[in-house]
Amino acid sequence: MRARKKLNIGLVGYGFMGRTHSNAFRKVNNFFDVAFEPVLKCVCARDGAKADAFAKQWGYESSETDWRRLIARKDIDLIDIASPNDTHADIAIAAAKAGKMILCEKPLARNAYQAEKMVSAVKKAGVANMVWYNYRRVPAVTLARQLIGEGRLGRIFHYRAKFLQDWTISKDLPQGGAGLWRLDVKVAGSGVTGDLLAHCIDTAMWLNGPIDKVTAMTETFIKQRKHTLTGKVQKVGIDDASAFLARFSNGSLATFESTRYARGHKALYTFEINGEHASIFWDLHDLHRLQYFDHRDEGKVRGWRSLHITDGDHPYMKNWWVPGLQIGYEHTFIHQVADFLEGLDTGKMPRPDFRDGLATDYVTDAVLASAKSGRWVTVKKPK
Ligand code: SOE
Repeated sequence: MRARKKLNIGLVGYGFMGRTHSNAFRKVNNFFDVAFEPVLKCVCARDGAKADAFAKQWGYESSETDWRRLIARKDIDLIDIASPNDTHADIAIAAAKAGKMILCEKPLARNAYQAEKMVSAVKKAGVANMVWYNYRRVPAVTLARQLIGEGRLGRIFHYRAKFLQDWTISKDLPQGGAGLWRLDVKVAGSGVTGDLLAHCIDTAMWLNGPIDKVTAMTETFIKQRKHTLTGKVQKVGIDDASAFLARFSNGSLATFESTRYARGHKALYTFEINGEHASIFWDLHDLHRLQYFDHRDEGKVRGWRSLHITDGDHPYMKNWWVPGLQIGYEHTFIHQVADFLEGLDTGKMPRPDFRDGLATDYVTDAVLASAKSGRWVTVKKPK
């Protein structure tokens, strides 16, 4: 086991993502031999009682109610942003100025304008940074990237992805507030485009390179909702469903679809990539499997192979149980922390960093702009 230096974590936000990140910080050293030990120093949330309760449950040494105070603390090395989207930019920019390392939940910001400022801030400060696009670190997805990188698929023709949910179908569901900020456009920036398609886009660009152009349509099925905090009925500003066609720089064509109105689907994220020689398909509901078809196989036995990604030679898997036993969703966050800590030691920082987060925000901005104008939109690329 390597000697470990302590890395003091200051977490902002105590929701679903605060829990996935805290779990990762706590477990990483049990499974990965990395040169740093995350120390749960402080959790910060506006509601002091809730922050205290979270600190107790997860083992944080202290709590704060103002993120500015958290950033000012000398005993914090890394700011982890797990609060709603409208807080990301201000916290990240202040943290960078204070010389803190930053991990930020996805999407990087409410829009690319804010994300650009965040990229400039971390660049100027020279601080380590990463965005929590966790699905890259599902071992099966990482393996897909390796297989594509080895050239096994040949020239790529098609990419298709979807992310379907069904939790907002009721018109009685309010918008805004702690649990439902994803429905409030002022806080979230957009609906499924920034929340769900952003995952599909991040994975897609990681596997298949940059996206050049998009043409999109979006819909808001329920036009008015009560605000959770004020009780006032307000216009709904988010997209409930979003679909777009895309052209990648490598010449391949793509379709992307996301909705929160697909009754029966809770978190169905799938992607498929078709090349000249081979195809790959992955499904979050069966996340430890990768479907692989290789046309070069002998005809008699040619067919889709269902690879069970649980063996020691599969990405990350030698750190877990014994071959054949699978892992799940929470492990993707542990893998991200492990890679980040390894990067701090080697100096080779892992991705996706803030620049990658900005690249995705450029695509989601283009999708929303295209849905508004009804035209193809050229996607900006980070400098
Ligand atoms: C939305 O319901 C959500 O929690 C997203 O915000 C996450 O990023 C996604 O991984 C699961 O669904």
